Amino acid sequence: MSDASVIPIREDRAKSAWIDEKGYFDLYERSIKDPDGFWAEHGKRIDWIKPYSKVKDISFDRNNLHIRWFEDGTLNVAANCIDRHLAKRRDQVAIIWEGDDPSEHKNITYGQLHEEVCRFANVLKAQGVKKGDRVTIYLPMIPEAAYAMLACARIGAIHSVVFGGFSPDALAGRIVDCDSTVVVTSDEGLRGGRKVPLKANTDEALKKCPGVKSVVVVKRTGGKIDWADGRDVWYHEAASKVPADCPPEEMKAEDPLFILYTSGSTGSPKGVLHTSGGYLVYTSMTHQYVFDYHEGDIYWCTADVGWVTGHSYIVYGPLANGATTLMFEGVPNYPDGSRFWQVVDKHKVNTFYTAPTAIRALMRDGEEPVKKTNRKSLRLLGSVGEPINPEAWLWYYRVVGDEKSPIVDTWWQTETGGILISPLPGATPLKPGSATRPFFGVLPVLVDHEGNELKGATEGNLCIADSWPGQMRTVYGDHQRFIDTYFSTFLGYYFTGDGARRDEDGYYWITGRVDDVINVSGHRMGTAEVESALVAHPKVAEAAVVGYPHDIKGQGIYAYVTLTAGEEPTEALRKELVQWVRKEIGPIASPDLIQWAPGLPKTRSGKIMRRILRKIAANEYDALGDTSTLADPGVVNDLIENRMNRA
Ligand code: 6R9
Repeated sequence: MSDASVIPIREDRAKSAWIDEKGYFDLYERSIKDPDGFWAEHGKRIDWIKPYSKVKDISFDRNNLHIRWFEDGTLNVAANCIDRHLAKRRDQVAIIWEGDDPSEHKNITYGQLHEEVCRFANVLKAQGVKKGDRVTIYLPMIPEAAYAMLACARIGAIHSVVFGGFSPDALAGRIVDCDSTVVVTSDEGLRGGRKVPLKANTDEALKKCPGVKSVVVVKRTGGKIDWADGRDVWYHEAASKVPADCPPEEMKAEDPLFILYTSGSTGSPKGVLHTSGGYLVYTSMTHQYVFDYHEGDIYWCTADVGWVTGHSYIVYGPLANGATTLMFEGVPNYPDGSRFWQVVDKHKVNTFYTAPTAIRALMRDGEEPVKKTNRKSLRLLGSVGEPINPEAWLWYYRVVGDEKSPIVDTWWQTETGGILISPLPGATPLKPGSATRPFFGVLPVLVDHEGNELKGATEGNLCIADSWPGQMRTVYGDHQRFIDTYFSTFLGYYFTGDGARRDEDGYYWITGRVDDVINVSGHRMGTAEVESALVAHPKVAEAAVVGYPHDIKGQGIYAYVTLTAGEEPTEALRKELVQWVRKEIGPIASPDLIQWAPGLPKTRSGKIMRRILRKIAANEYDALGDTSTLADPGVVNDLIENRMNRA
């Protein structure tokens, strides 16, 4: 690798890391040649109640699809994240909580975590929650979010965490889909000094959820809320009445651990289901190797627990490894643009893991807010959620990391449970913008549109040829949708929905989604979801939504809207539609640009030609390609003339 843009492995890193470059190649080869032997050995990194004798039972054949790992073993995930550390780490900090307001922080030791989780588990039991029941968690970034998740794991209930930024409607849909009987929320959340009305949103959502019997309310701000007697329970009151110990439930490896809803290219969000044994093996192992986690490290992932990154790399992976994990309630620019680095200095953070959108937003404010902090504790930087452009990568590396900390650009998905492609700090020379090489046991392949595997340096659709223990097992309540979405486009492979390029060194460069999913600030949005929200408005006849390049967010949301006959396109209506989508889905789905479209480009069979809409939204209207199949070529000229993005 002689390319000038390659950043070589630092020698001190290769020496101190779990694995160096030769070690990586050896272990990777072993993991691919003998997956059973490899995972039989590494499955032992967690504690099993009954050890497994079977390791891997997999078929990616869509007519006989099954994915089972460590099938006959039993364990408890919460006991692995807490109890097994108590002998050695009772007084070690498990969670550092940093509040939205810089004057607030809290350290929670493993001993305290044990008590908190047990009490939470007993409160859930007192609400009638049993093994296999679904519990929806709609909380801000407070320690109780982790307690509630681990409490579910402790008693064998399945949690479904819903991001606090989602609207009442979005929350209701997720509660109903998995039929939760209990919702855990808080009076309000606090972000950037602003209050988020979580309890009020829950009250609104529950009008559509007759199955919910109780709402456990954690007091965060003490703000005024409505109260439904007989349904609502204050967490602190219930917790004072239950014992501080709760025995962990013995679970099978393939018993469900959680459901997490994610957007796809069609229909409503899917309930991605993860199970217990394989997920914990995989998240703890990737956390150790990718973040080169060592005893005593202070580790900070800035994600929200409402996303998979928060599940795997704030809660389960780090805690399974007995790490100290930092949980941050606030936002990067409050009280000012130095906040991330002030928190790094305050808690002596060694590993910092965030999203490119945050880096790009901070980059816009220049170096000064970073440079006025010292960041001496930092040893490793991470990126996740979307492709990181080389410019942002280099800024992160140079300005934040002072060219001392490697950057791990980790590619993975809600569906994959854990990181699949990423550098390892002591083993991988870095290339800005590349997620580099696969993790152990991961077999990426690039295929053309017909599903033929492409070899060597090339570009194609990114698939994975064999299973890894952290893989999702099904779409909750709809196994056929699981098969159709991931195993039916390219037969015999798991299809990721992403495109990628592989260079001559075998490095992967993720190019982004190849389906109708857009990635806005690292959050996945299905264009179909935004469209159906728009057409639900009485003045909208038709809508087509595409992504377009956005400096900070990565992609912005561009909506083409056709109004019902007789409606006037006004600025007021444009604002109203943006508000409408915020209310229907949540602020993350707000359209950035809305173009009035008297007509949409369609084929003669009535299919919207999104390719054309994407080009116009990207301001690349002079390269529309073949438009000869359009039913009415005239509509395109109107769309070009009135395009909203002239950047
Ligand atoms: C973990 C997470 C998954 C989608 C994925 C891809 C994009 C995530 C990336 C990345 C390029 C990276 N993505 N990490 N693209 N480089 N390092 O983000 O899960 O919310 O399900 O999103 O995000 O497009 O398919 P999720």
